[in-house]
Amino acid sequence: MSDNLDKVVQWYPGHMVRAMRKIGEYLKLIDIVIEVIDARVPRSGANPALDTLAKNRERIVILNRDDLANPSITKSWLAHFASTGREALATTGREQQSLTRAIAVMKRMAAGRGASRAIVVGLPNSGKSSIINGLLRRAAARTEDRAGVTRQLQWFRLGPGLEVMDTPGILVPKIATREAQWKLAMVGAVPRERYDPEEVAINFHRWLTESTHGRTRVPDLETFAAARGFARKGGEIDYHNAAQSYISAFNDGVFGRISLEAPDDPAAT
Ligand SMILES: Nc1nc2c(ncn2[C@@H]2O[C@H](COP(=O)(O)OP(=O)(O)OP(=O)(O)O)[C@@H](O)[C@H]2O)c(=O)[nH]1
Ligand SMILES: [Mg+2]
Repeated sequence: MSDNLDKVVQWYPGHMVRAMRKIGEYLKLIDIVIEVIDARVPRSGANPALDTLAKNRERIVILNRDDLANPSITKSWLAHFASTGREALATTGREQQSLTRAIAVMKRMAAGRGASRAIVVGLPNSGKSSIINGLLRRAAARTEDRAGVTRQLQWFRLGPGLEVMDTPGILVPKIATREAQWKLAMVGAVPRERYDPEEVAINFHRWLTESTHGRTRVPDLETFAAARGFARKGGEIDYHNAAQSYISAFNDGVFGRISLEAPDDPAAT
């Protein structure tokens, strides 16, 4: 297993290195830093480097994909982030209405400054470009259901005196824990070719069984594969494809609204 997970850790391609450097340069011009985090992994999905990089800037935390997260856990995350002095909002990037508050908060922050510039940052595939489109009310930025779609930094004009920049997703160079590694793969922050889907699906179900004291009704990979007919000709099960489909099912909400991290979790191992 470590082989596969090590591959995840080492995934820090050139475009991310360049984007991180450029974001650092641009931050001098930026008044508002909007961090988009998948609401199911607010701990592993946050970029701790921002605390230093975005010091003295207005900070907004957007917990996106709230449609897939456990509502009461999202509520406690919002309280947690608010207690650290950041504006925190839960959104569903594809639903414009859920961004109304984000616009109001940005306008309030911009008021009195004359002109304001905001930057949207976060992990690959967290929904940054979808959120920009929602804020603009048009499909200006390219979005796709895989990590690594946005490659360039790009400005968009949100209104008089308010500009917002889309950026490529950036993963931290070294993902801190093994638990964070499978969780980030599970929510789609890591490209498919970078991890072993079987390991990820198995780790997820093991974690779910433990954290629900065995009471979950979410099928394990074996049950799922059998039910979905992933048998090859000789009767042997195609676990690789079954696991990819399992992860997709999780991200389509087939297993319900499941948050992988809560603010009061015992320290991650
Ligand atoms: N279920 C759900 N899907 C979402 C949400 N927001 C965005 N998506 C989908 O997630 C996928 C990724 O969205 P993008 O906006 O391209 O993500 P990104 O952060 O810009 O990705 P990169 O540019 O690759 O870093 C797309 O298929 C979106 O339709 C949401 O709140 N809920
Ligand atoms: Mg993007």
